[in-house]
Amino acid sequence: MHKNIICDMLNIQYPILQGGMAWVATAELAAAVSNAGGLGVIGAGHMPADALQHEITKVKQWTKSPFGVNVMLRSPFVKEVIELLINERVPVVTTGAGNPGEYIDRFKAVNTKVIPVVASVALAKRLARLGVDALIAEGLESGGHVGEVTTMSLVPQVVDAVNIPVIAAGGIADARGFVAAFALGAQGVQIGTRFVASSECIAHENYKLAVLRAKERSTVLTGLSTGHPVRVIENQLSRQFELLEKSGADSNELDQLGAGKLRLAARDGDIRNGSVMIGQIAGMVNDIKPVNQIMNDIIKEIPNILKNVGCIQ
Ligand code: TUI
Repeated sequence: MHKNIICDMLNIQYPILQGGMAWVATAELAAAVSNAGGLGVIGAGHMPADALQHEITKVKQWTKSPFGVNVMLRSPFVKEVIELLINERVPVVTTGAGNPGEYIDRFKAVNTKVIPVVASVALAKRLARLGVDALIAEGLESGGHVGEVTTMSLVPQVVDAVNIPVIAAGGIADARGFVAAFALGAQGVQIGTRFVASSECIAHENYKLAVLRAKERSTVLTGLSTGHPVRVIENQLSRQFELLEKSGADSNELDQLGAGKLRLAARDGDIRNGSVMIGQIAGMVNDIKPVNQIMNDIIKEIPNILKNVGCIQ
């Protein structure tokens, strides 16, 4: 594959970023993706800085290639995490669940590439003006905290609204999704769910099995009433959420029910009472493979998809 603008900017071989999934995207997964030529990303989630420091040290040991850290902007530790990322000169920072505007200049000063996740054109435009390097336009097909617009609709509208490269996320797990994203004007993809079902991912076996078992309609959105919709596999917990929301509970009560539940599912393997944050594309993910095989399968299949498109000429 010829290098493209994202490969050049991030100094990677393939324009494939791994989603920064909290409790799931640890140093193990990030190093594997970076070693396979993509950009591995540690999901900082709600980690305090000392725990994140530990993950960064491991990634630096396990790969000589660039990597990233995803900062969850609603984390109570966001300030100390930002300080750590600056001190560690982390090559790439992606952000989620908010507006990273106030941190951009400090990252730029140490040459860290800043790539926020956006779920709307309005935020995309604002952040492009503030000088971010690229944007991840994430559709509502994704797992976890999502926006309200599908990947198919969001990506071309963000591409048209800004003059920086756009990376598509949400519903991408194979070469067809990759090519579709590029057809929409994206110059890279971010993949989460497919990498959960990898040998290197340290998520609990039950969590991975939940991905393999999932069908296209196995996930639901909880938290719509609070303005923070989260996509999870429907289970005991998601039904409890639904009942609590219908009873008119406020966002504090809902946050309380949600606290610690991702860890419970992803690490302890309680996929009934925990939060299994997975995208709609899980219905298509039916096997656990090593990361380099996931990457190679995508890359080698791209020319075949393009041939398909070519027959229309
Ligand atoms: O952030 C994610 N996925 C996540 S975060 C998470 S933990 C969580 N934290 C708080 C509430 C619920 C769950 C689990 N999964 N993906 C990136 C993403 N960012 N999706 C949507 C957004 C987003 C939403 C609003 C980005 C910016 C934004 O802007 C708000 C503003 O201030 O304009």
